[in-house]
Amino acid sequence: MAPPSYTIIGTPFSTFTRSITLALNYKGLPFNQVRCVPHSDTAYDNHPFGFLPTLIIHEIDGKRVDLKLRESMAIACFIDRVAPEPSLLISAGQGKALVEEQMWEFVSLVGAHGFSVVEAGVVKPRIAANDEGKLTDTEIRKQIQPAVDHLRKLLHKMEELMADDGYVFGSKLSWADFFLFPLLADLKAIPEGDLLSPRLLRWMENMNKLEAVQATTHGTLSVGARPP
Ligand SMILES: N[C@@H](CCC(=O)N[C@@H](CS)C(=O)NCC(=O)O)C(=O)O
Repeated sequence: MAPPSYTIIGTPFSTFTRSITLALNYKGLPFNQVRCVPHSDTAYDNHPFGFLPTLIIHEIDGKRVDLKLRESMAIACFIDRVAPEPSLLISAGQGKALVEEQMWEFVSLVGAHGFSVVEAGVVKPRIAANDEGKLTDTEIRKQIQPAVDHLRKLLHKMEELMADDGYVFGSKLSWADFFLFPLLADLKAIPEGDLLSPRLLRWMENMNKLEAVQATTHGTLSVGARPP
C-alpha cells in the first residue's frame, strides 16, 4: 500500500495540531503524525520558528515535493482545496453569519485570542501547578484568578458569536468548530472547566459524537495525557 501523502508534525497535545488532524480525519485524508513538542529539534527542522503544526505535503501532481506548509489557516485552505467534501465552510445565512468570511473571522479570533487566554493563561499554569504538586487547589485558584477572570470574559464573547444551538454556526459543522474544540476540550479537563456555559457544554456534546473527535482524543490533555 502507498504511504500516506501527508505527514503532520506536532504532538496530539498541541491544540493547533489537533485542529488540523480533526479535519484530516473528517475529510478522510490519511496521514502520518510525528509527535514532537514546540521548539524541539524536530519542530525547528520543519518550521522556521519551531512552532506546531507543519503539514508535509509529500506529492503534488504525482511528483515528490515534500513541501512543508506552516500556519494552520494556510493548512486549512490547502486541505479544503484538495478535499472540498465534506465541506467545512459555511454559507451566508448559516448561524449568525451574513457573509461566509465570518467563519474565518471566528477561526482567527480563536487563534489570536482564545489560545493565549485558554491555554497560556489558564490550562498550562493549572496543569503545571497540579503536576508540580506543591500548592493546594485553593492556592492554585488564587494564583490563576486574574487569568480565569479574563477567560470568563473571552468565553462569553465567543459564545455571543455562536448560533444559539448546534455547532458554532448552527446545523453546519465548520472549521470554526475544529479550531475552538481542542481549546475547550482541554479546559473541560481541568477544574476551571466549570466556567463552560450550558450552551458550550451542549456544543461539546455534539462535537464528542464526531468520529474525528474520537479519533484525535488519544494523547490530548482531555484524557489526561502529557506531551509528546
Ligand atoms: N499561528 C500559528 C500558531 C501555532 C501555535 O501557536 N502553535 C503552538 C502549539 S499548539 C506552538 O507551537 N507554540 C509555541 C510557542 O508559543 O512558543 C498557527 O496557526 O499554526
